[in-house]
Amino acid sequence: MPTVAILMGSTSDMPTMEKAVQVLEEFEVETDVQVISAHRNPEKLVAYVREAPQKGVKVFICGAGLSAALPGVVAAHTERPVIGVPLDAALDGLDSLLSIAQMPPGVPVACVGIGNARNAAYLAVNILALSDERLAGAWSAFRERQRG
Ligand code: RP5
Repeated sequence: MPTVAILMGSTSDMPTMEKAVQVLEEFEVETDVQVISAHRNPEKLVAYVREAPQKGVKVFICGAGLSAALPGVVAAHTERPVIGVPLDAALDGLDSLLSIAQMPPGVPVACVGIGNARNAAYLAVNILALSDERLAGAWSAFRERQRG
């Protein structure tokens, strides 16, 4: 059962978003990776998000560039946590960063740094670790290793 859905707006986002997949693999968290644009294929996106909890999805990671609607649209259609990854498709990614960060109150999206897909994965692990003993141990060990 996939626990984290990793969505992106375009195949051109894949090189960056693959870094999130790698981190989640390291933590042995199953993922479902999908390319679905909020602007180009909105019906498919909404259907996927509505069905995702039945597939076991607990957290969404969404990467998008330009006018990055994907994380916000996903958050509008789910009650599960959504982590947005702003991608640098233009303007050094600032357009995407502002699109993702400036959500209206009540529909939150957690926004990591521009292109920082790894941090999105770490945050997903951190969230899942709250209710998963194995992951809690793995997360503590990871944080400990960083202390050197
Ligand atoms: C966004 O537009 C995508 O997330 C991508 O970052 C950007 C450019 O998409 P392509 O023109 O490369 O498909 O929706």
